[in-house]
Amino acid sequence: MPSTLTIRRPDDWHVHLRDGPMLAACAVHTARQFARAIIMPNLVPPVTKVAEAVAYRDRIRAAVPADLKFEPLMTCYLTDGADPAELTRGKEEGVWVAAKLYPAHATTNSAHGVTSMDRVAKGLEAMEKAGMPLLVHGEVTDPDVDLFDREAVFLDKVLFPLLKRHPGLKIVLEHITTREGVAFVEAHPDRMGGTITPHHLSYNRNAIFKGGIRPHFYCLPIAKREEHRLALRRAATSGNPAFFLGTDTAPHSTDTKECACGCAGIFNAPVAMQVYAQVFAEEGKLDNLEAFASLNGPRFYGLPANEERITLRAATLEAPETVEVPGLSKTITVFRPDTPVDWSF
Ligand code: OTD
Ligand code: ZN
Ligand code: ZN
Repeated sequence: MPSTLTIRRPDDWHVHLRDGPMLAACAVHTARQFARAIIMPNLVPPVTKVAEAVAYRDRIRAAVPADLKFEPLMTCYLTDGADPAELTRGKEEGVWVAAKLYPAHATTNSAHGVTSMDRVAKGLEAMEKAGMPLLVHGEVTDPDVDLFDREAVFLDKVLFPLLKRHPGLKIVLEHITTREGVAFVEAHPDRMGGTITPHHLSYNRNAIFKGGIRPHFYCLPIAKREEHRLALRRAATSGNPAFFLGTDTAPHSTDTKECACGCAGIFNAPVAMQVYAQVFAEEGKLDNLEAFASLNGPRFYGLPANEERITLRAATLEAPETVEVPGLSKTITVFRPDTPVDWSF
């Protein structure tokens, strides 16, 4: 095992940075690790207009310390009746990098999400023409479908028809959690990418209930059985250019997770590259970490890879247990797998 690993500076293709005090607390942690990040638009209210995205991008830039080089890449939150002109204009103006599809009520702040694909068809056609990728939260929301089956059902019921209906659209299946999701991306290599989080690589659903209910392991899509985690590990470490890094870091204050109806989302930004390195080392695939973290994403989005380099060290992870939220006397609990992490920044 090497004692250091130097790779091109990575990017994070799926990040929730929030706004206000939470943004002030979190932005630095993503910017320390990553050169660029795809910023999720599920604010309250959601980011649906070009002008809102420009203003949010300015707030993010202002929240990052001046000595860190960091580029926020903005996304449009698709709602029923999404305006094709707003999508096209934002892409032309260099604001939108992609648009995000949340099925209504699938996850945090998705109440304004899409209720039927017919209602976004015009917007998706505009995106096809503009060469703007669609990022999907791939879960059906039908309460009759078991929580653990919602990703697999989405692939058949929604994603496959969507690919056929919009043959020019490039799609990212975000935060894949199942072997069916892996297989789906592998089956459409010319049109699809898939992001994989550090947490879904490091534990299966048992961890959520080990010794009691553990809210800091709860996110959506929820972690699945071990066979699915193993499929994710194979995909992420394979070198297949369709799979790339997306942490889905999703901070909530500790009190809103440790309560009777705790929020979904895991704050992994301070430990993301360390956990990914641990997974690749365990799989004997450290040579493929650079492709997953720093090359495959830019290639999918048609952007240049970063020229700077980072070095990871084989040393026990040092990370705070919590991060303070300025002015709120609240903390955010930092993700920590149950298994050892022997990589450090
Ligand atoms: N939490 N999952 C997601 C978002 C959030 O808190 C969030 O914003 C998601 O799927 O993007 C989640 O558990
Ligand atoms: Zn999602
Ligand atoms: Zn997310």
